Amino acid sequence: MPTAAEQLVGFLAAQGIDRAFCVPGESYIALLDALHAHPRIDLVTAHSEGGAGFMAVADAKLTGRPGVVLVSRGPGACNASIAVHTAEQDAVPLILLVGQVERRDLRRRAFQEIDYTVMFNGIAKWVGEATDPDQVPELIARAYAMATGGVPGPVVLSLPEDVLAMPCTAPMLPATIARPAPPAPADTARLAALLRAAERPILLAGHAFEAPGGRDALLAFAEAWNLPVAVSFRRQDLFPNGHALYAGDLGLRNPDAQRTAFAEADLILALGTRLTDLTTQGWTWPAPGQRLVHVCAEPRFLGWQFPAELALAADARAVIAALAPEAATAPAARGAWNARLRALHLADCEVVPRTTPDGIAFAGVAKLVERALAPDAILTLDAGTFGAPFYRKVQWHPPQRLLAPVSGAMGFGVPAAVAAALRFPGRQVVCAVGDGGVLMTGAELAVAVARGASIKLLLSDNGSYASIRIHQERTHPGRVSGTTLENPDFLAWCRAFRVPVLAVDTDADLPALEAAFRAPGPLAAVVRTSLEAVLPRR
Ligand SMILES: Cc1ncc(C[n+]2csc(CCOP(=O)(O)OP(=O)(O)O)c2C)c(N)n1
Repeated sequence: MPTAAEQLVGFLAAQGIDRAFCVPGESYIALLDALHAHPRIDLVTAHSEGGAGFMAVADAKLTGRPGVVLVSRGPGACNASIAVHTAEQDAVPLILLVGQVERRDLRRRAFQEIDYTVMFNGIAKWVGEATDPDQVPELIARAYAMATGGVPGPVVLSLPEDVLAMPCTAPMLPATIARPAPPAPADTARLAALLRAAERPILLAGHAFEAPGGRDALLAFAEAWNLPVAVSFRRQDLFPNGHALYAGDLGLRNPDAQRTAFAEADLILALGTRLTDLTTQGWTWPAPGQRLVHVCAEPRFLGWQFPAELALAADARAVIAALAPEAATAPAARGAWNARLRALHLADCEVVPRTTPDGIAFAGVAKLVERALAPDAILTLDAGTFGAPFYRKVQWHPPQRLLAPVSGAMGFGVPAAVAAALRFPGRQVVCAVGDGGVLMTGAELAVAVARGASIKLLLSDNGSYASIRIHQERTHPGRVSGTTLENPDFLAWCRAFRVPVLAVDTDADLPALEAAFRAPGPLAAVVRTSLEAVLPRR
């Protein structure tokens, strides 16, 4: 008879889960053993639970299947919480399996015990705990359904050590995937009428198009209806940026001219997105009087700040499909409006070359990387000001992928690149990271090296937590507090991982950087980045 752990692993494999990420713990030895015996699941051992969790988030972004991460009780779960938060903010399906104390110790403040239903209540979609081995098939099936259904997100399953090792008599269950109902014909007709009547529409595309096939469906829909497309926060790779209909992203703060134009739209079609503070430019857009159609798979995200003329709790792709028969009547002429949005986006992409005495202006480096990116490259970004030009200045062309944490979590970049390089060994994988973020989870480079996975690391060394320093200079000019970094010798540090290194100290080193990016194989390019170039001018 299988153990509960074996049943759980069997369920995951039956859903096509072929990889899981972990930091081992004595609290889930039986689960590790079940994986040892399993031929179809590759277990990737990381060096911190945050790293393992970020790898699982990135893998889920690339595959469309839930990322699976295994961690130990207490300290392990605490470290993993950053990935749970990121999966929630990024709308990524994630299953966090936590080895728990034995049942006799539950709720007795035993060694390393945490009540995960309390701990993760605010950030996970669902938290479960098995108190009997026969519950495990049901709970893992529920975890899977919760992570993948509606707006995807993180779930947590607490598994007491003794429960995992016990025989399980309950049968493995098939997976249930909840599909939101397609829109009613009357709603489809109303939406088509709104689209036909709109003179200055804009389509705001969000997480729902991350699902397999979503990008193609979005492109076909925008073209069929002649709709300019903006993407929600940090989802630049959803739509070909070179396309005449691409109008840019909703970022930390868009240029004023672009905000003015967006505010003149007479119809905002927000498809498959949650309207967050960032996407709405600080709750200012849609502005009063602008017509809003909001489509999101879960009704709990509709009607928050913005009254919608039409609010549909539906799958955005199903809505698009339902509109297809109406496309023959789509208006063709919105030339001036579309061209205006396009021109504003292109103006925003321009980089004015700059020479700075304290190092290289990083925006130029991002443009250099853009030139050297393969047509199917995957670029992962950590949080930091070095990332800004990748969001605003670089043009993304699917199937290129930009894996960036919507949550803004530092430490995401390197583990995400490791997961990407393992998933797609044939694709160019680039990780851009700051000197702050790289020392948080950069040790995960060891995983890539151990498995022969190739990453191009672009390390921006400016001796500062510059994003925060920028805020500091704005509010407290000249009073530098807590934001300076004393860095190690990064070239030696990267060499210690057996990664070939390249020092990029001045503009004269940039041609060598471009050549190294075009060459196959791993690389760590350490760029002496100018701080002056990003600090507010005094
Ligand atoms: C885990 C985490 N801790 C703190 C922050 C706040 N934060 C955002 S950006 C940043 C500085 C990033 O510094 P660095 O990696 O050196 O990049 P830079 O901004 O200098 O380009 C900090 C501390 C965060 N977003 N995530």
